[in-house]
Amino acid sequence: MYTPQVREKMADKPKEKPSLFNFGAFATPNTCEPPAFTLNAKPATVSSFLSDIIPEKKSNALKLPAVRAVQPTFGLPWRNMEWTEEHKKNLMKTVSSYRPSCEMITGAQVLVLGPVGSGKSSFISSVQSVFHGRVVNRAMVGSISTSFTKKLQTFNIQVKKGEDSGLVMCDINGFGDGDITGLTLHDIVSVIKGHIPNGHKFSLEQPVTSETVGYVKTPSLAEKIHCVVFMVDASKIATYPKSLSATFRMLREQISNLGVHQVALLTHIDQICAATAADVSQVYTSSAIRDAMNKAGALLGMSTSYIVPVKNYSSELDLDLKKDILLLSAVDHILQYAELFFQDNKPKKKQMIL
Ligand SMILES: Nc1nc2c(ncn2[C@@H]2O[C@H](COP(=O)(O)OP(=O)(O)O)[C@@H](O)[C@H]2O)c(=O)[nH]1
Ligand SMILES: [Mg+2]
Repeated sequence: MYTPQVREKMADKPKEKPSLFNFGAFATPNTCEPPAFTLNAKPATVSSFLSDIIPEKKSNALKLPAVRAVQPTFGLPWRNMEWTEEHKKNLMKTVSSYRPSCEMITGAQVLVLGPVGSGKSSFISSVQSVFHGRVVNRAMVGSISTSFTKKLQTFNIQVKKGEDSGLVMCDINGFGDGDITGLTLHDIVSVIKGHIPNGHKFSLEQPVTSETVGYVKTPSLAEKIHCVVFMVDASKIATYPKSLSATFRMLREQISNLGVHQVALLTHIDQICAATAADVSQVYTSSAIRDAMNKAGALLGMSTSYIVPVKNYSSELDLDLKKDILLLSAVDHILQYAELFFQDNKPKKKQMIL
């Protein structure tokens, strides 16, 4: 049934200290619950999603109270986390030894989705930085292209030089203006189903069809997306347009229908809490961040137990233990939900015919 690694991991589970992060992992996720909203009659396009959602338009903005830059902190942390070198080592070990429990699959494919500027590329780059042992800035971060090109790119996270982890992150790069550059819901669903080849350039004029060059007609389990990660910028939560919430919920319904679990990351936390900007280990005592987590949950239609905050390496030159721990915890969180997909979709063993 399980690979030796997974069996070993499962056997190890109870030995883990209970004080570590509890994301409610392996609890029954609510991702397949029927959504508490009715689908719009026009499901064809996800206008402006993944395009440049400009948060300044106040009239259109979500009516959420503004997040204050500096807020008093709670005395007690609202989530537990060990900020030690030892915990970082353990997390690195867990992440680098992870392999999907479906034997023929070498890596969990995780699609990162969110508005432009939310920190998708930075997150991928930051995770790679942790394993490289130094900050690596990928050219894709903050890249602005004047063309309206959106390209599917996959990144194998390497745990050592030349050694891939069991995690592949997929990013759809691109930068454009307003509604024209949004991907269609059909395109996103095609990516998740595994029909779209790496490097595919999306075009609104030419939506993906079975005639698209490189189109994968019958994707294998390995070619599908196994988990979706939504990115939300904490500093923009109060000003994201109202339509974003409907877009997220529509996407979540479609993705849940495909049996793919979803989690979310809250980025730019340093911009909403000065104490956390100065010391990331303050993250779980910050009321501003807790407040933003609740708002992100409302925006996504998702329980906050699926959401974790991260501080991406943006302008830093050096790694920081606490930022590394937060990033690795996020990866661990993602992998647990990706693994649920494998548990749900394990090929049934053929019955022996005697
Ligand atoms: N302060 C801060 N800046 C961030 C964070 N994450 C990303 N950024 C910056 O936000 C900008 C957009 O990030 P990028 O990764 O390109 O976003 P993407 O469009 O979603 O891929 C870049 O200038 C990043 O350096 C974060 O956690 N904190
Ligand atoms: Mg990007």
